[in-house]
Amino acid sequence: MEGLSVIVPCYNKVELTRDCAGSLARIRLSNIEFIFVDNGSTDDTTGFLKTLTGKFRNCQNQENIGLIRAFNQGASLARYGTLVFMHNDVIIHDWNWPDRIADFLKTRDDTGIVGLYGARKIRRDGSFTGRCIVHSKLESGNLRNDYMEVAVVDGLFMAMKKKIYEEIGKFDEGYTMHYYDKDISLKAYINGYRNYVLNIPFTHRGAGTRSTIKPEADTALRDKMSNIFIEKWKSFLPLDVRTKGERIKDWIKKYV
Ligand SMILES: [Mn+2]
Repeated sequence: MEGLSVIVPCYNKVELTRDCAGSLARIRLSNIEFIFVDNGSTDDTTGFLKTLTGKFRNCQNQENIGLIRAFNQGASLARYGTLVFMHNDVIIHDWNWPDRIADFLKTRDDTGIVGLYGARKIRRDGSFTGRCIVHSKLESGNLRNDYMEVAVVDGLFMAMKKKIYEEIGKFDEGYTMHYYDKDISLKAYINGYRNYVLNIPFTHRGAGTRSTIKPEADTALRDKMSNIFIEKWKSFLPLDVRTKGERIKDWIKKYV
């Protein structure tokens, strides 16, 4: 099996990072590494990361450079050919997930990005519509198959070949947060690849990777990021990978 480099940025919220590292430590694979990028945490995160050994690697930033730059930084340190970008507030309940990801990437060579959550349609304004796919132990998912094609993969978990990550131009650091996942999904798509969600149960504990920005400031930032995204993708969107049957079903659900 080709090896995996798992990149997990963190900024404070040490209890989430501890649980995340604990769940990754149960993976019994030899060719895997976990790169934690500490974005200048001020709590016990830095101390905790120093206690990790073996397959864990630690990258220490003096200040918070944000999630997106931390992802690219982690990727530049990766030793293996498959990159997994993951939030520190995600727990995957199937410890065999690295094999499933690696097998999927091997068997479907049209794959751009593989995730755990995504949407079949993205509108011109960047919002999702149609069937949103989610699968976790807490929320009952609507994904019935082993995998499904999506237009965009959510940034809570994104796996891709390093070769493709480099070919499509990495994460766009023009965004400071939000939209980076939709952006890279679309970049994979326009380069001829397809994006997928696998049916692997997980829990996303929410907002742990984000910094401590107040809600009103976050809304302003989201609007700014949204404008960058729309400007960049307006001539290409919407992107809809639903079947004709699904589109009709969704339409009926909405209007009848
Ligand atoms: Mn998160």
